[in-house]
Amino acid sequence: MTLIDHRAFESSAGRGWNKCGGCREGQALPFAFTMAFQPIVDLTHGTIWGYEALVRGEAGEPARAILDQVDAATIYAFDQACRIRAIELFAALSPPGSTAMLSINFKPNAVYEPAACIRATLEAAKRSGFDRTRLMFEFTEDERMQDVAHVRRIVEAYRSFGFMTALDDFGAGYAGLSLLSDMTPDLIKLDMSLLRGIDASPARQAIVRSIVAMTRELGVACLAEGLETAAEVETIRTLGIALVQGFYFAAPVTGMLPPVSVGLLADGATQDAAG
Ligand SMILES: [Ca+2]
Repeated sequence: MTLIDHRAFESSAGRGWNKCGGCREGQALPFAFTMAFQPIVDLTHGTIWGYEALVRGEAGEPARAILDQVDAATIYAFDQACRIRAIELFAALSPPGSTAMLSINFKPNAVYEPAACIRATLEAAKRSGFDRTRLMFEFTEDERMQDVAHVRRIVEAYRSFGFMTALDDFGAGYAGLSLLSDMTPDLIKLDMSLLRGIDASPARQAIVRSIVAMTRELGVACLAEGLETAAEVETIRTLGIALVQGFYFAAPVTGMLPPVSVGLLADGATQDAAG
């Protein structure tokens, strides 16, 4: 069972595609896009742990301008193209010997059969000389996620391929406890809506403290995203979260892997553990 009605998709395309034909590898998309990269910082070691790849227009348009052009006829091809573009760009921009992780967002709705749908991704990694164990995939729950078993199959398959998995947007909207208990990803990304102004909010601190305790018990790591101020970062650090991301460290940038100001990182650490 898929999350999108694949049969309707096939008949609307009118080409009798087989069940894995949706991605149409190599199919040209009717719009152009690129990827920006935003650092994920490890506060404990004072290093850049990895980068999240984020969709952008080629002229710098925001993600929404691109995502609004994705429809049922292009969702599979777009998902494939995003992975491939992210890996190729990241491999080209990474310094030699880099070990930084690359985190890619994916839509469970755009994966029909995990093993088949990942083939182009693995080929792109191989072509680029990119170690697949440096890949992390972030998935999120949306209003159409009704088939939890499908998502679990994807997460388990990705783990078997050596990828890390992350539950994105945790604490916002739909992404929450039931998915965490069903999936047990490697880490959860705490949504910025839980973290904004956390330094001045005892309620937010209490919630995040209990999430940290819960995820420790589950063996799941926490990443705090969307951090914008030194006070937020310091509070997050005090609460025991090591992985952080947000404009405070660096905005997403195209055409380069943006650095993080050395002053923000631990004493004596190099700016980029990858480099
Ligand atoms: Ca994400």
